[in-house]
Amino acid sequence: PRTIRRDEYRPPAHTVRRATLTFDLRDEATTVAARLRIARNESGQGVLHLHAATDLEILSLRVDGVETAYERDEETIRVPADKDELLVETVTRLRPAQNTALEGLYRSSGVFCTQCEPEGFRKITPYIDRPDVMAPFTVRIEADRASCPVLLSNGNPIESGDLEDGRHFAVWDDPFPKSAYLFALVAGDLGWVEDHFTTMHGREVTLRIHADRRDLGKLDHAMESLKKSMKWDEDVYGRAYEHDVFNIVAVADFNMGAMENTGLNIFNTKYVLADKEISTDLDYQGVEGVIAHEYFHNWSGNRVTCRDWFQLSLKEGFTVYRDQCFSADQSGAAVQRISDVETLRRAQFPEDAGPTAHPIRPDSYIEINNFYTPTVYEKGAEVVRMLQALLGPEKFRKGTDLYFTRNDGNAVTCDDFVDALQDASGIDLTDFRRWYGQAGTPRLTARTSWDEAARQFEIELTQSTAPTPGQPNKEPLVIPVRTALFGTDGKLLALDAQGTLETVLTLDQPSARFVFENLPSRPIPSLLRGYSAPVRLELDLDAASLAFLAGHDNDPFNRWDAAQQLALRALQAHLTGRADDRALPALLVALRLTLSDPNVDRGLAAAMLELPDEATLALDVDQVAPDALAAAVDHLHETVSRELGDVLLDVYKSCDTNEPIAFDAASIGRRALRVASLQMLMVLPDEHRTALAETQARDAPTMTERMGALRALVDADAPAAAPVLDAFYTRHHGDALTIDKWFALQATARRPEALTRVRELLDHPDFTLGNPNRLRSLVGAYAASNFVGFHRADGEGYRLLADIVLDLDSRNPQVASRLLGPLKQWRRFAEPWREHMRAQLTRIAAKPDLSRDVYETVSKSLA
Ligand code: HT7
Ligand code: ZN
Repeated sequence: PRTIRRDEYRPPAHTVRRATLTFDLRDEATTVAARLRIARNESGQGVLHLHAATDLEILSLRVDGVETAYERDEETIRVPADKDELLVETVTRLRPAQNTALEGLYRSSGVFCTQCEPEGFRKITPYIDRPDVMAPFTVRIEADRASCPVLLSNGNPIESGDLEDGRHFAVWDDPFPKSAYLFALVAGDLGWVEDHFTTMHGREVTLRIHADRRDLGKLDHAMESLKKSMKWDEDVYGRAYEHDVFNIVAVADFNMGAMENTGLNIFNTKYVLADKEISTDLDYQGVEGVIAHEYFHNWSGNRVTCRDWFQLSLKEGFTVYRDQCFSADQSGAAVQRISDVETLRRAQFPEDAGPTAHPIRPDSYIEINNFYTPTVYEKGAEVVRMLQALLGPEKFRKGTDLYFTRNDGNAVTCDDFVDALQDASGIDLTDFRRWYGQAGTPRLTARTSWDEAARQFEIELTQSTAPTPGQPNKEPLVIPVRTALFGTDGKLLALDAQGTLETVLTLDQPSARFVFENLPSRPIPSLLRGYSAPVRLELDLDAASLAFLAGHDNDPFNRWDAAQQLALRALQAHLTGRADDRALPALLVALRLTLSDPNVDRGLAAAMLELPDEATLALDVDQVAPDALAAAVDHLHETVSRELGDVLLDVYKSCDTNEPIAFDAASIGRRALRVASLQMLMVLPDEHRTALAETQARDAPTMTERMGALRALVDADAPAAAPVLDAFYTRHHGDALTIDKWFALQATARRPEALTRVRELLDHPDFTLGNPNRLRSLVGAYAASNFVGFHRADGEGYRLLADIVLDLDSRNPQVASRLLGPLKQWRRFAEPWREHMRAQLTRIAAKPDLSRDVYETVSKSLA
């Protein structure tokens, strides 16, 4: 397969002035008639190149009314085109019911739906399928009225009516030019809820959320989230919605979370449906966050879109940053920031240190679907966050205003984004731009020294980034390090005569020294507050200073992170046999203090109890031996469970309030702490602790508490686990999203024998390879979230994953390639795990006709 390179970008030779499509939707085959008004650009020659997927069945192609012969290879057709303007008419035949890749037009539980980003439109009709070709669309949909009463596309409905044979039609018009990846169509038997939003400009927008009729009672939270998002984008970015309707449709079979098609967002049911009976707090937050993310794309993605797919982070990094800030405003900035950084560390750090490491603006790809990555999304969001920190809130807002107005209706680049921020703020961002082109997580080392006589405290910051594939030499980056200093009395020290308590040290060289004068005594530094840059910080603080920060830092992120650092030191001490290390006792002191102080945000206390797991520890280890890592984690958990048993029990009881169920930050925090303390108690289960867990798993009022307790029973292999799981299944049988939870709970049981259960569950009547959610809940969860169960010394976990990937590759390459993630890390493991992983990758690589998606992942992993 061919590698596509960023520096090969050329403007399109032709563009589409208007696209008029007619869909004749039928059960066996659908025909699509397209009329494309095409215009030649300056660079255009005598041939028009249209994208058309390899297996697209083209029934006819006419140019200016004349049937025309064309050449076809791989994904393009070449049509003779001598004129500056031409009308290209095509008819294609599709078989949506057989489309298992869930890209292009497919059927999900009988509903016709589309997924076009990034290159799915070419699976529907020949087109210039690149984001910098933007056209207004008119779409006519014809279908059977009984099975498809609802017919939707982008923009506004302009006509509808009956046809013969029980069929009907609707015509939708989207007058704003858009890239083909934002095209959408839905037709099916769906119910909906409706609401309205009046924009700050006085426009009344009709909001509809569609779903299977049985799920109509689960749409209220999504609707509230949508209205909040619309308001937030007006308040925080001054951005209003400009169409008259906004439709959302929930479908059960979906490759990712959701898709921001203009005016017609299509969602995975997982990110729309929520209900007190079946949804956890995390589910509620997931719905709110993804609804916001897709809505925010209306400006950061749709009205201002990407010139080419190398610029993906332009819309994704920025939109993730926007949704993170929105979520922080809804349910607490501290816990939100911790959870966002945890995601970055768990998902993006390994990618940045592995064989598929790439910059947030990649330089090349084989299959663009493989680049919807934590690097482009989450690290991309961190880069925008740093820009916000460097500019400050006012200049940043001026910059985004300029970006939106300057580029509205255009397809632009990451450089255009930075240009707008630079032009509006007057701050030179030349060096900062390196973040866009350089892969790898920088290591930031902080060395501190105290000059008692001069009363000077010095912090020396040094950065380095290890080589990544294709980038042997790294340049220094601009790293903003938010900093405060604590005095011996535990209070923040003034950093200057004006009494400044916090400052940003900007490191833009390989190394720099920062001196603080006139301090009363040696301070304890709190560095990288709020996690102000996506780096790995190595700090020369002793255990007592870290314990101080874990117990007292007024920056909640740094308080949490100090506890994480202590736990990681304790784990390392266990791995290397240093029994006298000070980290573990210091951690116990800090945790006891935090848990027993009711004034500490309960959500923060819960997060502090969630200690680093094997996957996090693995990042700090050269030759990963999973059994040794698991033993270290067991020891840490057992020590905490034993030494803090009394306070854990008190905290657990204090979180069991009989208040009505509420979803404010305090209630969510209390439930999180109730679950975290129970799980920590259940590390050393006794009769009493197990009884608490069993009662909670059966009778607690919320799914958060029931699931949390069930997780504890399953991990402890308690005799009650099986009957409670059975009861869970019986109670929720038929509810797909809840049965996904049932599969995931078992797939992630923290022990090597989980493999046997996963094998059994693959044969369960409710299991299917055809539904990505189900697949992720069993196979994805097993491979990505069960370190102990998956990394077996006999390599059988890896074999199971490879078997599934080989089976899935021809059906759904996108999902197959993503499932492979955990095997990419094989070089970081010790023998025999390393060889077992490599063997399975090699086995997959040997399959003839491998998809581009899986080919790219395995070949880069083995290179
Ligand atoms: N922009 C979307 C990215 C996407 C996608 C969504 C659903 C199915 C397949 C997909 N491929 C790429 C999602 C987002 O970031 O908002
Ligand atoms: Zn997105």
